[in-house]
Amino acid sequence: MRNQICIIGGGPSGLLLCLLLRRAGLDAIVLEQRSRDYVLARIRAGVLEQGLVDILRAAGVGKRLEAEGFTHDGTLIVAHGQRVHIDFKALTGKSVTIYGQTEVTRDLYDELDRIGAPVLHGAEGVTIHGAATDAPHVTFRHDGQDRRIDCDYVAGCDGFHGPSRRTIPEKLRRQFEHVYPFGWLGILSETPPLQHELVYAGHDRGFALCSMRNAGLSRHYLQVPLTDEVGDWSDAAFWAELRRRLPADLADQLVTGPSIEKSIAPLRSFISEPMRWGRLFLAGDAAHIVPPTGAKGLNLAASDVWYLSQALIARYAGDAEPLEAYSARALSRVWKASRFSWSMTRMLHSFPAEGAFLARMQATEVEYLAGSQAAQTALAENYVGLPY
Ligand code: RFL
Ligand code: PHB
Repeated sequence: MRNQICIIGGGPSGLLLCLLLRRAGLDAIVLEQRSRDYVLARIRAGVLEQGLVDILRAAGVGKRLEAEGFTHDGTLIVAHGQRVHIDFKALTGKSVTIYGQTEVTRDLYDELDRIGAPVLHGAEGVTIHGAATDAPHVTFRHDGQDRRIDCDYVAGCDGFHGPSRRTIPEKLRRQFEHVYPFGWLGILSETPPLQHELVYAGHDRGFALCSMRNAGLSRHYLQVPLTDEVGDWSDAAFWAELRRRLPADLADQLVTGPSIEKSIAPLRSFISEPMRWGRLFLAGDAAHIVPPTGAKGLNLAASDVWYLSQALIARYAGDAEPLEAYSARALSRVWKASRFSWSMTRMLHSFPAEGAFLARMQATEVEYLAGSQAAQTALAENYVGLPY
């Protein structure tokens, strides 16, 4: 088989890249190791920057998002005795949209089906060959048969655990990693959201976040030790702990109910440079991970995919420069979003091992934020998304 671009991974990065390339008349294929139901069962991001919303609209998958997504013009930070409302709209003129990653993925699958784009599920043992040559190819097993795709370019969109990044020889990769000493326990419940906007809470007992998917579906998170397991947390224990970490007036408004999903995610910051080796290009979680505190992971995947799609389209039109510049261009935005996610994580989580000095610095940072429009603007412009 031959395709111009072979995309490894059918998460949001791979599916969006495939759609953008197909819209430009390029022959892209997606290889995904899991089933579609498995991919759609993963509960992840919920906050979309305007940049991602614009790309989805441009790709022709903005209809349901426009009808069902919620515009948020701000967020509330309650931490260390302070309450700071960050008014995105007033400070930056921009907003964010609440629409689940699951829904974005579903819309992308539906549109790729409609236009007949090939997305092969259950692709096993995907291996990239000859990435540093002019004639790469990818081998895998599908429906019990050994298959081979010859292509011009390979896009590694296979997430943190996928094979693409590791195809780049170790001596050519520079990896930067910071592992945080806690995870996030998240639950999804069919209860109304705490407030119209998201509430980020910093408390001595640990961080908490009250988020949502829609008017009847809430997504809440608690900072938990890495040693905790989902089975350690009954729904009642989760709600009781969340209440403790919120100011009394907000805790009183919290509507509780049974969880319909519960999971723990460890937090890390990770960046692998460069995002290119020969004809292999990495995008999204395959190249970088941010802690979820700034809601940046999916949005960074989208900016990578935008740069890469435009670069590949230019390449087939005869201009190789954007593809040459891809890694540096993407990494510049990745580092800035990683800095923001790291600083939000530092400001709002509890780090008991680091002692009283850090705790006072965190409280001082929130106090400064509360009193400075410049600090609020800096937070807001990062939260709504730096320009591409
Ligand atoms: P994904 O979503 O991991 O998809 C990669 C796909 O590659 C497949 N794959 C393979 N396919 C073929 N062969 C192989 N050998 C393969 N190995 C893997 C996988 O099955 C999968 O389908 O990466 P992608 O597409 O780059 O998308 C990245 C985003 O999913 C991620 O950054 C966000 O979910 C992060 N994130 C958030 N991002 C935001 O922008 N806003 C948020 O509010 C937000 N909240 C979150 C989050 C991530 C979380 N978790 C669980 C990590 C909240 C949480 C709790
Ligand atoms: C979510 O709704 O899942 C969510 C929202 C904001 C974040 C992280 C996760 O910062």
